[in-house]
Order: sequence, then C-alpha cells, then structure tokens
Amino acid sequence: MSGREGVSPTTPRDTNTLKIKTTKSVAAGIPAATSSMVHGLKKMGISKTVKTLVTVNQPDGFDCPGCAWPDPEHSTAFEFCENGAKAVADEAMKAKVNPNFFEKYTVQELSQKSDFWLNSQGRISTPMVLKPGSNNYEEISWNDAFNLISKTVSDSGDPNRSVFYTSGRTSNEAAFLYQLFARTLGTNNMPDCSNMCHESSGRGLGEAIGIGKGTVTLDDFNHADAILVIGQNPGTNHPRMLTALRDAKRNGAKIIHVNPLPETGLVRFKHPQDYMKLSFGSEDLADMHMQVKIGGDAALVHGLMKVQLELDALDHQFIKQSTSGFENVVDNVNSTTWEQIEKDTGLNRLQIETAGRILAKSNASIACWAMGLTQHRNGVAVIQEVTNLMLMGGHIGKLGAGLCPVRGHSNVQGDRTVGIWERPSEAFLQRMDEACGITSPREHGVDVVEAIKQMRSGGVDLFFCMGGNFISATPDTEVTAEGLNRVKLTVQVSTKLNWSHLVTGETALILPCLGRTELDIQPSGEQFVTVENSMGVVHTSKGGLKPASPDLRSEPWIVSSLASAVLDDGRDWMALSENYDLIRDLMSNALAGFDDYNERVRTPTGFYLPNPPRDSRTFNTADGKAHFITHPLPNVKVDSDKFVMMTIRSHDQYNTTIYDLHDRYRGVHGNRRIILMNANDMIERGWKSRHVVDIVSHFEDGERRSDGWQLVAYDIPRGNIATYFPEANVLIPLDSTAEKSNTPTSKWIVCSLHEPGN
Ligand SMILES: Nc1nc2c(c(=O)[nH]1)N[C@H]1C(S)=C(S)[C@@H](COP(=O)(O)OP(=O)(O)OC[C@H]3O[C@@H](n4cnc5c(=O)[nH]c(N)nc54)[C@H](O)[C@@H]3O)O[C@H]1N2
Ligand SMILES: Nc1nc2c(c(=O)[nH]1)N[C@H]1C(S)=C(S)[C@@H](COP(=O)(O)OP(=O)(O)OC[C@H]3O[C@@H](n4cnc5c(=O)[nH]c(N)nc54)[C@H](O)[C@@H]3O)O[C@H]1N2
Ligand SMILES: [Mo]
Repeated sequence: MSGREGVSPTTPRDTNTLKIKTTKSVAAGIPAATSSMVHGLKKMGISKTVKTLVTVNQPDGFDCPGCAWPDPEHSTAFEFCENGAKAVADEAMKAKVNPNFFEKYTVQELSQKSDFWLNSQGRISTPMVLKPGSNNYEEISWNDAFNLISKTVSDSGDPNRSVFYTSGRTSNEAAFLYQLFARTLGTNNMPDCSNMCHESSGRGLGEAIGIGKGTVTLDDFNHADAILVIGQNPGTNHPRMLTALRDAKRNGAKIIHVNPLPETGLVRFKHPQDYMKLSFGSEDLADMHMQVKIGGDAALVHGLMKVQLELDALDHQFIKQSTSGFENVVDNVNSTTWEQIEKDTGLNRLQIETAGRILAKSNASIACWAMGLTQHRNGVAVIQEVTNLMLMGGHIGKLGAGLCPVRGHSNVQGDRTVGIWERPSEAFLQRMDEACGITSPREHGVDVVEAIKQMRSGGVDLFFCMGGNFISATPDTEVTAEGLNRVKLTVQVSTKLNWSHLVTGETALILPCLGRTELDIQPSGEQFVTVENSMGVVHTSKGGLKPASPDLRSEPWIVSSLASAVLDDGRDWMALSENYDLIRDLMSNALAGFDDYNERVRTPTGFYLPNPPRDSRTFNTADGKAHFITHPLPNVKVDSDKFVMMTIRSHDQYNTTIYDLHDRYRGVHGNRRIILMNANDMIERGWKSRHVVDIVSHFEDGERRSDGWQLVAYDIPRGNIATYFPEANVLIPLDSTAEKSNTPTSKWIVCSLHEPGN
C-alpha cells in the first residue's frame, strides 16, 4: 500500500508573512481577557460565548478541555483562562464540515491547506468513509461504519493486528469501556498520547515512590516555601496554574523557574479575573530564572543536591525510616564536579548555590515539571533525580510539599487510571477479569512508537483512534505516514478535521462525536461523564450546548456500538451506553479506589483517589520504601557546528490544533515555520532575523531534512534552537526515544542549519 498519490504529509503549507514584535513581559491581563472574548465571538457568536464561559469548570458544568490543571473547588464565577476559552470556542464553533464539503474537496486538495485552515472549517457533522482508490470522502451510516470495522477485525483473525489509540480528552466512562472492549477482544494494544507526554513521569515515579502520579493537592501551593517550575510553560499551557503560583507567592513562597527560555507567564502576571474586578496591577512571579541549556537539568539537579548535602538540609529521620538508596545518591553527586555542572547547564556555580540555598531553607517544597523534562532520552532518569532532591529534604507526603508532574490533556491521567495502558499490571488485570468476567491477555501491547513500527511491517489491519491526530502528533512524519498507509482500515473518532483524516489506510472512516461542551442525551435521560485532573481529583463533566449536528454520537455510545458489532460475548453493551450509571457500577467493582463511584462522584467537588505517598507517606514498592534512584549524567556534548533543537508549543495552538498564527508572548506572528535562535549564533554565521535556512537533523540512522525555515533572534542559550510542534516533527527520528519510557525525544534533536539547497 502506498497511500493516496498527491497526499504528502510534509509539504510546507504555511506561507504567510512573518512579523516579529518584542516579547511580552506580562502574561494574561487585559489582552488575555479580550483574546478569550474575540475567539469566542468569532467562532460561537455572543449567546453561546456567554453561556459556555460561565459554565466552564463549574460544579454542574463541563470540565475545561484545555488542560488538566485542577479547579479551585470549582467555585469562582469565571474560572477560565484565555487558552481554555479558546479551546472551548474552537469546539463550540458554528461552522460545519458536512458531506458537501467532502464532495467539493479531494483529500489531495485538502492536503495543500494548512492545519490552521483545516481546523477552522468547523465541526465534522456526519460519519464519512474514504474507500480504496477514491479521493473523496462519502457519507456512510453509523451502522455500515461499524459493520466495516467488524468485517476488518474478523477477516484479520489475530486481535493483535488491531491497535486502539486514545488521546487524553476521552472521559473515564468511554475509556473504561474501550479498554474492556479491547481486552475482551484479546489485545493490550492500547497506545495513547501519554506515551509521547508524561510516560517518563509515570515510569520514573512508579519506580521511585510506588505510584506513577504526582503527590500534591492544589492547597499545597498555599503552604509551600519554595516551588521549582522546571521545563514547563504555564503562561501558555496551564494558565490557571499562574493563579496558584501567585497565591503561593503572596503566601511567601519563592519560585524558581528552570527553562532555556524566559517564558512570559513566569516573569510577570496579571490575573485576567482581577481585570474583571477592575484591578490592573501585575505581579512578579519567579524569583529566579535559571536559563539552563536544553538537556542540562540533570546536571543542575546534581548541583542543587550538592548544596543540600553541604548545608545538611536533609530530613535524616525520613531518609532512615522510609527510603533506600540514599548513599548511592551521595556517592554519585559527590563524583560530579562543579566544572561539569557549569559546562552542562551553562549556569554558574553562584546561581546554582543561590537556588540551592532557597531550597535548603524551605520547610516545604514542590517540584513541578512538564515536557521540558519528559521528552528527553534521559526523561525517566532526570525525573528520578528531581525526586531524589525532594526526598532528601523530606518534601513528600506533608503539607505544602511534593512532586507535581503537570499533565497535559484534560483527562490523560484518568484514562490511564481506568485502564488505557499497553502494559497493565497483573493486579489491575486480575481485578478487571474478576469484576467483568473476562480473561484479559497478559502479553504487553504496543505503545505509540511500537505501533508505528508494527504498521510499517504490515502487521496492522485496524487502527482505531479515539480522538487525537496521530500523524501530526507522532515523530518522523514521513515514516509514520508510510506505516499508516499500510493499514487496511484507519478509523478516527473526531470533532474537527485534521491531518489524520488525509493520511490514512486503504480505507478510512471518520466518526464524528460529541464534545465536552455538548448535551449528551441517552434513552435514560441526560448524561454526565467523569474525569480525573492532574491532582487525582475525580469529578463530573456535563455539557449544556445543543450538539453541533444530530448525527453526532457520544464516545461511550461509539464504543458500545463498536463492541456490539465486533464481539459476540453475551454482554449487553448497548444497555451500558443507555445509562452511564451502569458503566460506573462496573467501574466500582473493577477499579481500585472507585468504590461507590456513582455516589461519591456526585458530590459537587468530586473526590480524591487514594495516593499513598501523599496521604500517609506510604510507598507501594517491593520493600515498602521510597527509592533514591540515581544516574550517570547524560552526555550533552554536540559538535560545534550542530545545534540542539527543542520543539515547543506556541500561544495559539492546542497540540496539533492551530487556532491562529500568533505566539503573542514570544512576539512571533503570522508564520510558524520559524527557528528561535541566539543572536550571537546568528551574527557568527552572518545571518539576521528572517534569514531562511533548511534544517537537517542527525541521528544514528541518518539525516532528515526540512526546507524553508525563518530565523528569529531570541533570548535562548547559544547552541540551542527552538521550533514549533507539529511542523518540526518530520525531523524527529522514530528511534530517538527516552530510555525506559520510549517517549520520542521531542526536546532533544541534534540539527545543523544550511543555506537553502546546500
Ligand atoms: N494552550 C495550550 N495548552 C496546553 C497544550 C497546548 O498545546 N496549548 N497542550 C497540553 C499538553 S498535551 C501538554 S503535555 C502540556 C504541555 O505543556 P509544556 O510542557 O509547558 O509545553 P511545551 O511547549 O512542550 O513546553 C515545554 C517547556 O519546556 C522548556 N524546555 C524544553 N527543553 C527543556 C530542557 O531541556 N530543560 C528545561 N528545563 N526546559 C526545557 C521549553 O522552553 C518550554 O517552555 O500543555 C497542555 N496544555
Ligand atoms: N514534536 C513534538 N511532538 C509532540 C509533542 C511535542 O511537544 N513536540 N507533544 C506530544 C504530546 S505532550 C501530546 S499529548 C501529543 C498529542 O497528541 P494527540 O492527543 O493525538 O493530538 P491532539 O492535537 O491533541 O488531537 C487533536 C484532535 O482531537 C480531536 N478531538 C478534540 N476533542 C475531542 C473529543 O472530545 N473527542 C474526540 N474523540 N476527539 C476530539 C479533534 O479532531 C482534534 O483534531 O502530541 C505529542 N507530540
Ligand atoms: Mo501532552
């Protein structure tokens, strides 16, 4: 199978003029509040804008699809942020993509449009099929769509030739049914976006503290003395976190920001909701910005630990009673020289000692991180070093202290809790089997990178995606496209048009679903779903808007219909989707910590899932102790003619969804094919901003090239460059993944820059 001729996933499609303005020093404030309203009004109209913005994150409203940051007790009248408002407006937009649209445009024509254009066409309104050899999608009934899937699975014979992907917006109910379906069918092939996201956090924390999740609550931020924010850009990606940081700061916390870029939100912050109260002042957030070189965090943390050891800022009793492996950390840290730390981090000793002293003085510290740590070859290792730093001071399982991996997609953590995992534990499967009367397969399934490899070898007949945009989110775009093209049937359950509808298998289906903001009515009445936020709180989410089209179906209904069509297992799958309480009853029995689920989740603020390190300083590891696990520092040296590239998010995107072409805080407008680069590196080469170059990435399996990128002079360490995801994904080698978590190293790609054509 070679895919449809004329559809190339790597054609540059964004040719607007680049405008460069000064970077912003203050995040949020009036521009954020107006930007929320403008996006809302443009896409939804006035009445829908008001209705959605007042119901987001309210106890009886829907959970914001923007990110997984928790809500302060679901209470303030306007608990939204600029980017949450954009996510909501984007879902609730009035424009529609209907069968006429697909008659008008071939997939080849659509593939010449930009991501921004595709997304702005509106909500997909009807199930569509792209038949073998055809270049246009045609309408198909829901029934025929499920029959097509069922036939593909039965012709295939081997359940492991089917792969079921999940993006992290899927509700607990839909995700639970989905994994029950896959395991009843006989496969653990359940890759998810987490494999590209916080997998390194899950693996690192699981080994160290016996649970693959964070250990803080929102209230802990009010009681912390010091907060580290490492490899994270909350001003854009978790704007509501800035409120928690502001409150922490007002309560006396010191905030240390570790990032190659001086990200705006952490410099100064003006609360958008204060603006509503006519209060216009802005506040400093970070006390220190440590401009670490890309990949220098492990060395930095070694430096910070050196200071703790020197000042004896250690919780000796905790270390003795509740941990193991401390001596290994001491030996390892002592063997790291300051000279090496300064070289790897690009920081000087004095700066690191200053930060180290802030931590040493603190009685309660929190460490927050996101993709700047996880998407590195040593992602698991560096998270374990951060854990070591927190453990040595006893900063876990006490008020104001703990570990805080800040999750991305709004229910990515919940999906994993309810069983979306290619490598489930035996305890999880045993309980699932007993409660649901199935025999789950024990063989591990494939993760994202392994799924791409299996597709490329011709080993996948059905690739079913519950949300997401696989071709754009994954690395090595051309290689992944080759894999997708070899699949017999690719299925996308989607709300909006994206590239995964254009780069497909021999046959392709688009199944349009309800979004978070929409009413979900089933035969037993109006339904709600449940989600888990970044801090382990499970709560309800209920949309209130009229669905974008009468042909949309809920994700639980789609899974039930899929299971009914494919399986002959005696379960009344459709009954489950008629009343989601029945799904939750099943979850109560099948999942640890979900007892009396229906009752407990109905309390207005939801409930906390058990978290032994947080709740009682208990560690569910083999020896019942928290583990200090230390690692050799990674080799961060690259040849002098090469750069280290990180791929990051702009202010106007949600992952692969491009809302607009502005990266307001960084002052980059109109074009996304840009490279942020240190001015001295540019001068050395005789280049200026807007100069156009080609990027070549270098890996053990060879080179990858992408043409036509414009330079933007920026405050970034020398030798480091930054580009936007997903445009730069073509340069990320499929085999360049983190040890143990297999997460693509989207923040560490060794590149060289060349005059066009050279
Ligand atoms: N508006 C909006 N919100 C989102 C998303 C979105 O796309 N748009 N995506 C959601 C998802 S799925 C996720 S996972 C999160 C992502 O949230 P983030 O992790 O904040 O997103 P990234 O843009 O990938 O940025 C990573 C940050 O790490 C820094 N960084 C890169 N390499 C290094 C390094 O080696 N060391 C250090 N210390 N820092 C480094 C970058 O400069 C950048 O500031 O946001 C979620 N929320
Ligand atoms: N180079 C590089 N690559 C990266 C990253 C990076 O930082 N750099 N980040 C990685 C990370 S952290 C992540 S999480 C992944 C994201 O990977 P994905 O989760 O696969 O991608 P998204 O862009 O979030 O998916 C967007 C699509 O989801 C669909 N959608 C939206 N809402 C719903 C809904 O309610 N239901 C359903 N069924 N569909 C819906 C819409 O059709 C939309 O087009 O990308 C990863 N890829
Ligand atoms: Mo993510």
